[in-house]
This record gives sequence, structure tokens and C-alpha cells, in this order.
Amino acid sequence: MERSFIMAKPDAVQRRFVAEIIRRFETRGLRLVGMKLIHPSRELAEAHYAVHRERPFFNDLVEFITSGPVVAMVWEGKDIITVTRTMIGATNPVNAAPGTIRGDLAIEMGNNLVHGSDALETAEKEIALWFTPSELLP
Ligand code: D4T
Repeated sequence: MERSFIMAKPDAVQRRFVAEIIRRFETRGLRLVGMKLIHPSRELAEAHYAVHRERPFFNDLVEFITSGPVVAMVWEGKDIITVTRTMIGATNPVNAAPGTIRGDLAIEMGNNLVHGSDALETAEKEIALWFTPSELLP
């Protein structure tokens, strides 16, 4: 079964949307196999967003993601990447369709509430970055 790394970002925790986000994935039929509340270090945030290192928004992105606790999760299910990315919605919440998490709950580009891995290979790397194998259900 395929797995994805999903994170409720600091704005989601601050706005009390953690339960709402989990509820959406649970009711869709996905399986939660790992979860922790963690205030990410700068090192972890930079590693997570390493692909964006050269982008002009990199620093703001790292500042944002380290600004408070996040809920790091691993979800499992059929076609997990497509299903979760579709449920999360477009990166810029202004373009996110109603019915998606961002389309229903967010409006600012920086504060887009949720991260979801964009491919299975990325998911594998992100899961290994945020979790040890013993923190995940078999
Ligand atoms: P994440 O990775 O956070 O789930 O978001 P996406 O997968 O939807 O989008 P992304 O990796 O392209 O962007 C990561 C993160 O950077 C912010 N961002 C992005 C930004 O502030 N300005 C920009 O121009 C872009 C492209 C938003 C999400």
C-alpha cells in the first residue's frame, strides 16, 4: 500500500484545524499510520524544502514552517499521492477549488495549511526525514 507524508502546517495548528484536516482524510477512507506534534528545527525545515533552496521565497517558507508546532503525519491508501493532493488543493489557495482543504479554509499563498508529498519517491524521502521506522505502524 502506498504512503504519503502529510503535514498540518503552523497556521493549521494555530487556527485549530488539525482535527478538521484529519477528519477529511479519515472519512475519505485513508489510513493514518504515523503522527506527531513537533516544532521543526531550521535544519529539518531546510531539509524538507531543499528543492526550493534557490527560490526567492525559500527564507520566508522556512521562517513560516519553523514559526510554531506542526502535525507531521503518514497516511496510507490507494493512489495516495493523487488522492491527497486533490483533497489539499492548488498551492495558491486563491486558485484552490471549493471542497478542497485550501479552497475551503485558506486564502493566502504562504499560509496554505497543509503539505502533501508530490510523488511516491518524494514521500519516501520525506517520511524518512520526519519519522523513524519504529514510529510508523507496519
Ligand atoms: P507544499 O510543498 O507546502 O505542500 O506546497 P505545494 O506542494 O502545493 O507547493 P510547492 O512545493 O510548489 O511550494 C512549497 C511551499 O512554498 C510556498 N510558495 C510556493 C510560496 O510561498 N511562493 C511560491 O511562489 C511558491 C511556488 C507555498 C508552498
